[in-house]
Amino acid sequence: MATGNASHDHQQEPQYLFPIERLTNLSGWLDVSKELQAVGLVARPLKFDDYERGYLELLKQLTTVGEVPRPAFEARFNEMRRINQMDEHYMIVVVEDRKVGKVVGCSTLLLEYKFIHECSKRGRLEDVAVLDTHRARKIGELVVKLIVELAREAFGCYKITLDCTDELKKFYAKNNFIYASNMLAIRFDQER
Ligand code: 16G
Repeated sequence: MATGNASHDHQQEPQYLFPIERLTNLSGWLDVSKELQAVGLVARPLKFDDYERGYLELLKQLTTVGEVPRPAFEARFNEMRRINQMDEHYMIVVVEDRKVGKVVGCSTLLLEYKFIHECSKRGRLEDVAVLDTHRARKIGELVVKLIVELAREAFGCYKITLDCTDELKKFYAKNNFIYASNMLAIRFDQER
């Protein structure tokens, strides 16, 4: 299982949330990046200045984002990067359309460190969004493919899970996810 030297990599590319080599070393990287390139797009880790490239507007296509001024974004980004420098947890991958200078797709791999399965890790696929102007170009499929490969190859997770709405079950089934269990929740954000 590759663990890498996160703090060293971060010194090389301080603006990335996690080392880009985590992506470029994946066996499927060339294929995915070629497909994206063919439609003028590029995948990479989230950067500090993706605030200006519309990362939060993109997330608004998924759910409520609320008011997040730049200092709040910066503080959260730095917090995630600091945590990643100790032990990698937050792998936010974005797809950028360089012609328009916008992030048009995104997804997150969240790593949960376990004792079970011989101290393995569980991956969680989170916050998948594709800008409405850029749908039907396989962006969702390709970004999910990268996240699944990160979980399997780069981090040796024993499984990757997600939760989604009924409408999206078909999309994830097409991308090799099998309906496995119920998700239950207590919504603190809906308590009055
Ligand atoms: C979906 C997302 C999840 C996100 C949630 C937000 C995927 C695979 N799942 O379940 O990551 O956190 O929506 O919805 O992208 P909420 O605001 O109702 O929690």
